[in-house]
Amino acid sequence: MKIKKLTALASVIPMLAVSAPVTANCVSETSPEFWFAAASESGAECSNTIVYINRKKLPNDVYIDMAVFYRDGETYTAGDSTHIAFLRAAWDCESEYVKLDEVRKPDLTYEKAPFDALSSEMAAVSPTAETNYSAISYSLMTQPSATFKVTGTETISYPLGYTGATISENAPYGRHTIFFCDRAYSEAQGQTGMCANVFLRYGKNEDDEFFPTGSQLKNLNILVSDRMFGDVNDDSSVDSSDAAQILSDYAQNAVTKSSAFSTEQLTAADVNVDDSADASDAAMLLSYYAYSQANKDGKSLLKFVSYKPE
Ligand SMILES: [Ca+2]
Ligand SMILES: [Ca+2]
Repeated sequence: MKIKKLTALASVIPMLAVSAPVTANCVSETSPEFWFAAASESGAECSNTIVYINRKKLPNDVYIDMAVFYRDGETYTAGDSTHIAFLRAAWDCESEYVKLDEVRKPDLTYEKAPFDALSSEMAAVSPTAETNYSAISYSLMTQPSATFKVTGTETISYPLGYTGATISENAPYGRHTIFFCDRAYSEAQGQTGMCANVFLRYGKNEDDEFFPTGSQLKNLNILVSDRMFGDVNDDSSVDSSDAAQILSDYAQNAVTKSSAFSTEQLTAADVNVDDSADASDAAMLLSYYAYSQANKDGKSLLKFVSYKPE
């Protein structure tokens, strides 16, 4: 689980106002990235890396809409001959309380779609009940003259595909993560490359081949608690007293080696989603509190700490 935890941590670091060490994974300028965007009509708070379910408000099954995005590491300009031969995003969820939907294709006739000549070459793989695994692939292997053209930053505003997930009303408090399948991780587990993301790029750099890993894959953390995100003491406000409670528990934790927090409390307190509540979470809470006092723009803690493509 180490890589997955690192990924969860790394996904929020770029948004930190406080200074923090950057990811342990080396990310080159040309590495592609994948992420989800989530939305929910049922009232769960959603971002690109976190879905937060407060059971006080949402006691039943929760459905989330998801879109899968990628950003190419290269900058393309009009007339560029660069094209992508094969691109696949794959993801899964090990939680039995999260049921993935089938994958749906985006509208490629949309005039601003950043992908060309794809409609007959796409393949979508639906999840099965056994594996809860999904993938969407784009392949031009049989049609080398075609271009899978990506046009700069437009790829961050147009999805590779759509899907969704249902989070059961029986889902226990805590984290239920939808992971992008990571070849490095799966190989470390002795598995084949079946669930890897594969990315081949031809043109500028002949035969470039990428297997995104670590922080290049921004997982979607579904968090279930009985209180608001960041509201550790459950008084319906996120402020310095919550940060103080985290620090108090952490100090005690250092002595007794055990946290006094319940799972639902920890889920609210672990704002950087690395499975522990410590000084870095308190720092983020205080940073958010300072921001919210200065800006009064209603931005939530969840939006403040979540990954956002720029
Ligand atoms: Ca509070
Ligand atoms: Ca944490």
